[in-house]
Amino acid sequence: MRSIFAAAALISICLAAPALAQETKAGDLVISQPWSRATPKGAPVGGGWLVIHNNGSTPDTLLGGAADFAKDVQVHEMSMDNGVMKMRQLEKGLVIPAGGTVELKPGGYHLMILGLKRPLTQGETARIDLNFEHAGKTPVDFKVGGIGDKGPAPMGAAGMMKMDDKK
Ligand SMILES: [Cu+2]
Repeated sequence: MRSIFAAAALISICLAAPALAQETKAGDLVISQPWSRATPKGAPVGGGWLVIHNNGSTPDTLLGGAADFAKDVQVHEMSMDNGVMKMRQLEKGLVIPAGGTVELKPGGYHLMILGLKRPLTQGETARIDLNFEHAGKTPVDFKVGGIGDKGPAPMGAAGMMKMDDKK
């Protein structure tokens, strides 16, 4: 009897696993929904996005990162300047406030993967060692979606557009 329950519990855990966003904990930080996009062959740069929540009572700062498939990983910000989309590196890093959540997403904050040594391929998991001022080096596995991927569903526009897509 007992083993049947145990088996059932195990199966439900296995089934639930893909639905749960993968979380990485680093000290007081919880990192979720890390994702990236496939890159065309020869493309020099890629992007990375994620959600960072700080459970702690002091701020932390995302300074950048490193990956064995790229020369550098920087934290960037995108903004509109006179109707032109521009981006710049946050040289002092991105602050994650105490008790706060910061979302890196297309059109806003992002990880800029520079000097790609190989293309990122849809379906793979790309490991980036994030570097936080306090939490330190934090390896995070980024799920690589398609070239035009808009991010993990359900996160607004991308999911809605797919649902509205009548063929
Ligand atoms: Cu950038």
